[in-house]
Amino acid sequence: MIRILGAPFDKCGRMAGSRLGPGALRIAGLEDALRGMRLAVCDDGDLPLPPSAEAGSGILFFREGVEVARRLREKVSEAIQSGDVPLVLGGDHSISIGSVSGAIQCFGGKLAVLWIDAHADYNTPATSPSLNLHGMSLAALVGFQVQEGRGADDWAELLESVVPAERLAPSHTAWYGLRDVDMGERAHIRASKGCLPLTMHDVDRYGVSETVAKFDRWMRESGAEALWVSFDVDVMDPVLAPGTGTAVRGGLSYREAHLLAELLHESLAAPGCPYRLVGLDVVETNPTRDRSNETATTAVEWVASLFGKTILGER
Ligand SMILES: [Mn+2]
Repeated sequence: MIRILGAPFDKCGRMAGSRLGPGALRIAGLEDALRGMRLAVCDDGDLPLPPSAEAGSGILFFREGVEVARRLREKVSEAIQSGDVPLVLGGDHSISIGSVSGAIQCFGGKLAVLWIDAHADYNTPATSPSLNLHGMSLAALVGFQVQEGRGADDWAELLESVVPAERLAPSHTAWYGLRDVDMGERAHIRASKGCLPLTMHDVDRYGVSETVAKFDRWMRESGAEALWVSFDVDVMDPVLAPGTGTAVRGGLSYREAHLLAELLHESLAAPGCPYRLVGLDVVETNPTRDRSNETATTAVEWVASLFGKTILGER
C-alpha cells in the first residue's frame, strides 16, 4: 500500500508557497494516477503543524522545522512498520530530514538515499550562505559535525533529537541532476567516501540510461537493501517546472525526467534486484510560482512512471 502523507511546511525554505504543494499534487490527480495503475493507495492527509514561533538567531525557524521533522519521522516509520510505502508531499526540502530519519529508524545501515535535485542540500550552518534548513537536509542525515559559530547549537540539537544515532552512511548517498553546488558542499562531497554525485554534466555527457545504470551498479555494490528516493521538482528544467522557489536553468527535460523514472523502475523490478523502494518524497512544489499547476502535474506523472507506468501498459 502506498501511503500519502502531506507535510505542508515551508518556513525552512527560500520562499513561502511550497506549503501549498501537497494540495497542488493532490489536485493534479496523484491518487487517481496511482489507482489507475491498480496500486493500493491511501491518503492520510496532512501532518498537523506546530504553532508558529520566532525565526531565531541560528537556523531560520529552527523550532518549527525540528518539530515538523520529528512528527514526520514518526509517521514515516509507522507507515513502513505496517508494511506500507510512504509517499511524502512537501513542503520545502527540510521535511526530508524527518522522512529519511523515519526510514533510518526502520532500516539502519541497510538504507540508501537517492537525492534527485538541482542542489546538493549538503551544507551545515558553518557553510550555508542562507541558514535555510532546506539546503542542509542531507548534511544532517549523514551527521556532519559543527563545532561552533552561528547555528551550531541548533545543529547539535537537530542531530541529537531528530536524526537516529546510526546516521545515513555517505557511501549510501547518491545525487542525481546536480547543477548548483556551493563551495562548502563541494568540500563535503569530496570528503564523503563512496558517495555517488551524478551531475547534469554526467547526464549531458553519458545520458540518462548510462547514469542510471551506474547508479544501479553502485547500489548493488553498496550492500544497501532499502532505497529512499527524494525528488525535488527543481531538478527539472524551469521551462517545464516553473512552480518552485529554487529554480535553476539547465535541468532535466520532460523526456529525460521520465526516462529516469522508468529506468529506476526497471532496475527495481529486475529479477533478483537486491534493493527495493521503501519510500519517496516529492518536495518544493510551489503553486504560487507555477503556471496552471503544470509543475505538480508533471511531478504526478513522474511518480506514476517511477511506480511503473509505461506507454504500452504492464510490462
Ligand atoms: Mn532540495
